[in-house]
Amino acid sequence: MKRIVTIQDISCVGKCSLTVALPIISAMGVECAVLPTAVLSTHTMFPDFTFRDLTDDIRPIAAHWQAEKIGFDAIYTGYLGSFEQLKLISEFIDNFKTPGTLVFIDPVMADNGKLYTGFTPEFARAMAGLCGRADVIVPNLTEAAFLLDLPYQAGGYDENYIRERLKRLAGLGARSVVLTGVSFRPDELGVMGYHAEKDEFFSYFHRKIEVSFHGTGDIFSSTAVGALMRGFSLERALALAADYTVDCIEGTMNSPGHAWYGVEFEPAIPGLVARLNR
Ligand code: PXL
Repeated sequence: MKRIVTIQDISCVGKCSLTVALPIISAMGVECAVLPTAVLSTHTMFPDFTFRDLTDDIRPIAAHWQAEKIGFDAIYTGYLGSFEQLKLISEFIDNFKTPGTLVFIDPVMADNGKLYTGFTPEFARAMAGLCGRADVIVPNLTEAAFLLDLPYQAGGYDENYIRERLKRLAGLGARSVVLTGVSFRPDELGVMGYHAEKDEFFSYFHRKIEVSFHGTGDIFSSTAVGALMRGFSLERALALAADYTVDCIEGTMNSPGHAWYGVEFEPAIPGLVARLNR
């Protein structure tokens, strides 16, 4: 069985980060080890939340794993809270990446043109440095703008604009770059990607749902990493992840008073597993 280590916070309520990654990756038949970076009472979209920083635990945990010769098939990072953590994760990659290890970085920090609470443009520039160490990065359009220190454009762009952004992102150093939340038509939303070594673009679009839920990026990334570990190509992994995310959003919308504190991804898990084995 493949083993992923995912490095992100645990938000106790408000499904995102580890409370999403663990169940989804496990359901996909892949072991999910965790390196929690912080414990929050809820995610940061709630008006108030507790935040216990676990930065000081990262090095001792990694040292223990090294002593035990524990290895990982993938290193998947999500929400990271400080410059110090970025430095420690880079060190973690130095220590744990082997030629067979996939480094998948979701530079979680912004959406809809705005940085999440607590993040700054300087942090985004430092995150760009970490992205340079990845095999795959999956920023949304807002995160891409902050990573590149370029203006954010919500819509009205064409394929050339996205291709240019992808090439610039690849310039940070990642081998494959995926932009999420791309839309060229009012009824379509999807991802567009770029394999830097092959100089090849690819894309996958699905119907657009006019609603945005918190935590969907984590559902998408967790599913994509899980599928990569199950042997899917990047293109197929992203398509599976996009379809599952849409299923989750639709399921949530159909649920009475749809849960504002998290997408109901659980009922859609059997469908995900069925698609995985199809
Ligand atoms: O879903 C991304 C995410 C993860 N973790 C925390 C967050 C967010 C988004 O706001 O606040 C703590």
